[in-house]
Amino acid sequence: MSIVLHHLEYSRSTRIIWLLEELGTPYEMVRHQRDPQTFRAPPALKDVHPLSKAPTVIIDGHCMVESGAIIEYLIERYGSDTLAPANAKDRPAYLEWLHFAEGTMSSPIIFTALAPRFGGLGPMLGGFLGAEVVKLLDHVEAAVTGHEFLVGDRLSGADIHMAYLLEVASASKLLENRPALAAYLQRLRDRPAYAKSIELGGPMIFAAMGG
Ligand SMILES: N[C@@H](CCC(=O)N[C@@H](CS)C(=O)NCC(=O)O)C(=O)O
Repeated sequence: MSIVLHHLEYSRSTRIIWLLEELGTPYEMVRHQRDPQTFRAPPALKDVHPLSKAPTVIIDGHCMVESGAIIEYLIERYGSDTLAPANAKDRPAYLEWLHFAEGTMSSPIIFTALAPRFGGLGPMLGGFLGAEVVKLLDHVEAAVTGHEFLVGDRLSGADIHMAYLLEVASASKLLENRPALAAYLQRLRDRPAYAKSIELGGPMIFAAMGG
């Protein structure tokens, strides 16, 4: 299989570097820098896929976006039954967490993190999103309280997917007073493949941006 990962600095594509390092799969990485003013992806990424989003991967010549789908597909192709639990007890929870991260959690967390740069959310939206963020983080925190990982007490693609949002939340100081979530994030950071993904791809979060 040939894999080309288009990696954008400070972005979700670090998830895919981490996954590929966990899988021990050879891949090629094409690096993209954000526009310093707009923080958007450069035109070169639009040449690869019209959405101009990271991650974008080319797997055996087929172009694919959406990190959750990429995580599912790469694990499927590599046949890892540990990174994607297949048993009847863990499979539903695994799929639920994988889809929850980008489907439900991502927007409130990202908008909250970006808000200070754009003059704040205002009282109405701020109140709405603030309550939502508390509920979402409570939900993740409950899952990792007394558990090492989200599903089945071993690392899965769901943890790899979740880490980016928790890094954004952490940079935005949303994990203060959430010891179980902070400890879970630290367990993820402590994995050699995670450290390698930061070494190869750079920091996941642009500190001055907060997300
Ligand atoms: N739901 C998508 C989101 C992709 C996304 O928004 N990626 C950001 C980086 S974290 C991006 O490419 N931003 C650059 C831009 O929109 O110009 C996924 O999980 O892959």
